[in-house]
Amino acid sequence: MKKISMIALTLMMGAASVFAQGWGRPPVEDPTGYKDTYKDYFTVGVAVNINNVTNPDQIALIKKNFNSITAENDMKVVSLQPREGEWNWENADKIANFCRENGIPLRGHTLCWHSQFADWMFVDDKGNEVSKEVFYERLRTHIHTVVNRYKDIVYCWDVVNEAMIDGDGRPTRFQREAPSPYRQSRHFQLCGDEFIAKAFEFAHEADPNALLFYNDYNAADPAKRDRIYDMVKKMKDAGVPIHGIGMQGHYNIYDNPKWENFEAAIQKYSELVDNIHITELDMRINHEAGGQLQFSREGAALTDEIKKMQEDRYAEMFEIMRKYKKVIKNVTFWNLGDRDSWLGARNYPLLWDENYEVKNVYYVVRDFKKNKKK
Ligand code: 9MR
Repeated sequence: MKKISMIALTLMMGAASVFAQGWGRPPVEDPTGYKDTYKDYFTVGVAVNINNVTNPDQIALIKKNFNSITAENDMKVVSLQPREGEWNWENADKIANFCRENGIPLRGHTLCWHSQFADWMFVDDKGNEVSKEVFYERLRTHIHTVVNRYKDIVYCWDVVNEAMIDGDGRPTRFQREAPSPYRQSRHFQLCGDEFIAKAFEFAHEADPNALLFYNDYNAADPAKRDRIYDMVKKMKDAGVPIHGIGMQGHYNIYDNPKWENFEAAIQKYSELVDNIHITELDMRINHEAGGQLQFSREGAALTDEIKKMQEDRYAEMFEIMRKYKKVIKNVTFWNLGDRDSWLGARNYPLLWDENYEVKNVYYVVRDFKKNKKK
């Protein structure tokens, strides 16, 4: 009798412990995401494509970690209005509806950019260049239509993107005069820098509550930083409604940017605006950097040493950003996993790998409080 009850007891204890471990169920995952560990600092966002907001596993990653979303390509001018009056809302609406359903605010990207733009805005039906007044009317219609459609969910817009030139801005052997600080885009050639002011004014008319950003890459580079600063200052002095500066942040694990330049840029921009967003963060493992579309997809071998360098660079960068939390209000990763990256998966620039498996660098960024105590 005694022997039987011992056996029964052992079986019951075994069953109880299996039950406690959640037998038959997947292990309980830690629900803490970036949005939680950074809640006292800034919102953390991600740029998405349509797959990211349709695939249940990726949706779970997004909901757990992010409290801001940017459409990577689907709200660009050419995506929304490739020909005059021909509106293509499908993908942008899906992303906006995903945000609405999940209560995640949307960063609008972008209303006026030299790339992925709508060249029809510059010409009439015979192919002749239109006056700047006609261009402004078309741009205004575009901006008003888009901003109005999404104003319930979009909290800020990258109104003008990448209007300043790269480089050190000095004269060369071939060009004695220092080059114009402005990119020689079609917009600039037709309108001068007035197009920048107009784009901001149109966006502000359409939604006076949205925060309006000028957004650029290499914005920590001292020469380009000064150009951006001068342009934004000129606009603000003239009463143009610019509320924020977006530093894109297509960086590398080596030396771009130098952290002292990154910090100096944050300090300088914060003389002008109360809002800095790091709008397009990725950290590639080769020596290139910036938002230019010419880049190599080769990457390098992902050794342990390289992984550690990337972890250190991300950790250093987030430490600086936390220090400037008064002005840095959002940090957005440019894509979810390496598979999605515009740089190709071989640059390994993000925090999930090409199969959406979490990398160690994810924890380095997320668990900064714990890591500090070690
Ligand atoms: O990530 C975007 C990529 O899928 C597009 O092909 C590319 C085309 O212009 O634009 C990429 O995103 C850019 C962003 O909109 C503005 N800053 C630079 C980004 C990388 O080129």
